[in-house]
Amino acid sequence: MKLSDLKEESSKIIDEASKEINNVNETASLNEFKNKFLGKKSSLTDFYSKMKEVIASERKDFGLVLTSLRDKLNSLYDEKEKKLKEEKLKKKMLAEKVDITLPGRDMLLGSKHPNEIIIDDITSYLMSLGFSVEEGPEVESDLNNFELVNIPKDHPSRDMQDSFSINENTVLRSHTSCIQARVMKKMNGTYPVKIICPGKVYRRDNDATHSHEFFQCEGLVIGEHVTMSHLLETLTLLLKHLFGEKREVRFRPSYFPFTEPSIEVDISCAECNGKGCNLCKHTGFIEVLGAGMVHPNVLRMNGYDDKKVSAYAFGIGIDRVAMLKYKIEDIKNFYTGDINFLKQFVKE
Ligand code: FA5
Repeated sequence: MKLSDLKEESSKIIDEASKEINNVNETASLNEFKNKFLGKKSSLTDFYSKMKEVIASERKDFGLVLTSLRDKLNSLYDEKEKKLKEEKLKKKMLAEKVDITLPGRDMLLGSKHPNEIIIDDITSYLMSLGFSVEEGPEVESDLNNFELVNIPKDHPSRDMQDSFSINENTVLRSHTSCIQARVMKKMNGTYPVKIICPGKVYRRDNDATHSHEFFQCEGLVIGEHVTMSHLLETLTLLLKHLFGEKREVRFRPSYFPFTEPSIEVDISCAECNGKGCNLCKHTGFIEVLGAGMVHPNVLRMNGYDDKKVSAYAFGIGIDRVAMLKYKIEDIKNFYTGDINFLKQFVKE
């Protein structure tokens, strides 16, 4: 092929490509343009293959013309590609334009869980009576949960609280009474002690008023001359604060391995005013907590001289209080994460 022919062909191709690129307005036709002018079957590729037939004196200029043709075609392609990309972006931005005149979305406000409301109430009330708050882990040693509160291995009273075992020596705590052992160890035989410990506990229970996870609040008071009447007075004050002055508080003898004597505490049923109904199983009263004078074994095992000091303890069921206060029939409502149920307590 002659150099003059290439020059002529080249300028025709540039004219044609310049016209065609104007009609390209999408990626598909840009690809067609590329195939036609720069692809394997294009004239450009064909000219390159003819280089070897060009006479030696024209070969250098032939190469230069070809390079300039290729550069021109590439720049037509690149410019168009850039333009198409810019247009696409612009379109996308316009479509996504934020309408700042639209009203904002409401923020969803969470609400306190009923158990949390009760815990806050009990905590702040008992703090006003001089108690301070302690904490303990939910995964607890068998030693603290059972042995140091006077429930040795193989003792039948372990059956009162069917617990979840992590391994031979570790359980999910089955009551907050294990905090008694922790606090006594920390205090190392010193007193007075006046603490509460609210927290979650676990047992293999499952019915409308018993859940496998629930909350308790432990109370422990150690000192000289601490008596049952101190315990009864504190509990009466607390329960009247929680349920109102009109509710009657009843103490019944009971049994816990870690207290002697032990009591269970009921309040008169708000539904029937003590007359008897389905809610209180026709007894007129509903049990809310267990309590008693700390057993001398517990004091001794945990480093206290039971001849010198005495102590009382109680363990109140938080869920039970919440169910009675808010008239909730099934404890499962507390643990199924139902927002419609929980938002009823938003105003508290
Ligand atoms: C105890 O757990 C004793 N540790 C309480 C105690 C502490 C007694 C200190 C003496 C001195 P009891 O198993 O009765 O006791 O549980 C106490 C309260 O927890 C019950 O009155 C009840 O309100 C609540 N409770 C017990 N089991 C469940 C359960 N599965 N679901 C919801 N609440 C429960």
